[in-house]
Amino acid sequence: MTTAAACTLSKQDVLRFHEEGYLGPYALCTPAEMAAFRERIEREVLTKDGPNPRSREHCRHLDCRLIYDLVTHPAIIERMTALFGPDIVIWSSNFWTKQPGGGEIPWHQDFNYWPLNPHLNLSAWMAIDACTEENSCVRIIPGSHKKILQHVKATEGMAFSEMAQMQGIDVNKAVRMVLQPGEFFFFNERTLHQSNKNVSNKRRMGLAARLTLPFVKLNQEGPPLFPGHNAILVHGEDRFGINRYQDPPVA
Ligand SMILES: O=C(O)CCC(=O)C(=O)O
Repeated sequence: MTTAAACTLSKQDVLRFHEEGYLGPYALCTPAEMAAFRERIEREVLTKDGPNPRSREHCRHLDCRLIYDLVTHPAIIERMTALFGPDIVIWSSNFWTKQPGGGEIPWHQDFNYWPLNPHLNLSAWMAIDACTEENSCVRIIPGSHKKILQHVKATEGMAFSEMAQMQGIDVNKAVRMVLQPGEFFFFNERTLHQSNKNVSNKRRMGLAARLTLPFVKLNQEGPPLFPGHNAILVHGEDRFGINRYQDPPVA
């Protein structure tokens, strides 16, 4: 895998992340490189069971070196160190595959669903397929991370069971994350995001890396994690020892 050169963030970028709750897009690899990874993902990864018995699309960085290398690529981790310092843990990853006709994912803040204490996460969402408005690119609302919203039962037909209560939120401010294969963006655990129904005849596949810090306690046994789940220290040191770890998968 190619190594991205000089993946740092300026002080302005860091301040913008605090103000807007997202950054990017950035390039992790070229569309041609991602096309080769996509072919391997379809052939070597998603055809086999992974560590989570409930989903082949979850936490494949634990058993596939290709996925580990994508979700811990220097283009992601070097920028994350500029935001959160040197000690970084990957605790989850997820493919987000929406076939043509695939349903809307409602507006939500990820912290609502997650086993993190305290809630602190950086997501890097990368495009495996090209993500356009028609095939339902992710949309985010800048600055929405400053408010914690109540989540309620989702409307019938949504891909999630819970959605954020959106009173007082201006959805006209939403930014569309239109991405070339190999591009990604960052957002935090409170940034409101959503994607519409896929109205195209093209699949939309993304891969989200979920990264946190070693002082965050994970509930590793229950959903959305699973018995035998492990975190992996990807950069720096763990000075706390409160979570269960494994080594990266072998190449
Ligand atoms: O892929 C999507 O449409 C939604 C992604 C999402 O909710 C997430 O990455 O947290």
